Amino acid sequence: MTVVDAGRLATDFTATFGDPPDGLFLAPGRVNLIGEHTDYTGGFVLPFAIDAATTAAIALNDSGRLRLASRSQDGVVAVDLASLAPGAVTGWAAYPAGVVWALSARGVRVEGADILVDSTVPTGSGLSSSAALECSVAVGLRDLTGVDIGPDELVLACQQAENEMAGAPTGIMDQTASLRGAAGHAVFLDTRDQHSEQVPLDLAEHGLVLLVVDTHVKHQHATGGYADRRRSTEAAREALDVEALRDVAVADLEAAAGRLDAVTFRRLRHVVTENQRVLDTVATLRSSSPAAIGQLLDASHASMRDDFEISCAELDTAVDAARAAGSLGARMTGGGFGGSAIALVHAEDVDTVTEAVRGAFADAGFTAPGVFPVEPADGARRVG
Ligand code: GAF
Repeated sequence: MTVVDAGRLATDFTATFGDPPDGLFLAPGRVNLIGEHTDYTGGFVLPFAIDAATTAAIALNDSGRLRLASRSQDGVVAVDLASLAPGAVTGWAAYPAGVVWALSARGVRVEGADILVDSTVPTGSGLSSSAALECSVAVGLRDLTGVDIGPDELVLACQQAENEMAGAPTGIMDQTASLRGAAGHAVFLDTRDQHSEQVPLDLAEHGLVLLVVDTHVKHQHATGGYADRRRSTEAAREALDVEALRDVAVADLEAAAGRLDAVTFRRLRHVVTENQRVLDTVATLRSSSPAAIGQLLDASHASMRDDFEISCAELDTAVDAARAAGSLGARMTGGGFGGSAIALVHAEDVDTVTEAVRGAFADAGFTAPGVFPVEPADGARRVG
């Protein structure tokens, strides 16, 4: 994958707004290696930043207005800063506007700003284009205002923007990966206290490649199944009277079964076993080759397909075809209901697995998928 040409973005910024930007800021998308739908339940996740990213060109001014433009959208969205609140901005612009609004409440205040964004993170593909957009703006506003605000607080501001301005009830995984990512590493995050650690994930050193299969089935987290799954986990937490679902151990599941309806129990079982799989994956990566995590990836997919029910025919086809062609392990990644799957493969098997997945999609009559490798990359930063 690649990132936006910052020089050309600066030129376009000047053409759009009349003056050059004060700075250019990049924030990556992410792949989640394992730990799905655990981040809003106080659980564990293990994502990494990728080398596809959003770049924001930003200039501060004292106009009292926020002007937002995107290379992939027509026109300029303008809003008075004084009236910035949930509902004031809709569509793609709600994400950057939400960040301006949420940061303002945290002391990162601007008197006016112009922002032009462009991205190489495909939207709706489960690779976190939303967090990349939010974090590029958040890092830019922090740097340009010089306000001392730490990464954990930036994560929470971006989450608030997404939850309250964009209306998507998501957790904190994606923003943490985008802000804290590091090349050669995955980010092990405890979402209860935001503690994070870098876990080595040097795929090339072990002769491995992680392929992304973008099904091109677009999902949205502001509508549909994501919020429903979040409600189920909350129902389980209340029924079991625990502070967070991660307080339920795998060994406690049998006892919990009698206290929940069948569907809520299956949602719980996914979250509880997924938390354990994250811990097992971290331990495995710290002690042996990433090749050894294959079965954990497979088990994660089965749990999302059967218990959490967030997979779809295209994702299952990608996972099954990759595995049958020699992948060491494969799973859907991200919020589900479309988006992307990942497959861990030996470098020499990349072509075989890629062709097998493409063939399976063609046989099933699905739109041809995008299949490409990803590597853990560095997190958000200034690039100009
Ligand atoms: C989406 C959300 F934005 C994340 O917070 C997380 O819940 C993920 O779905 C599922 O693990 O990416």
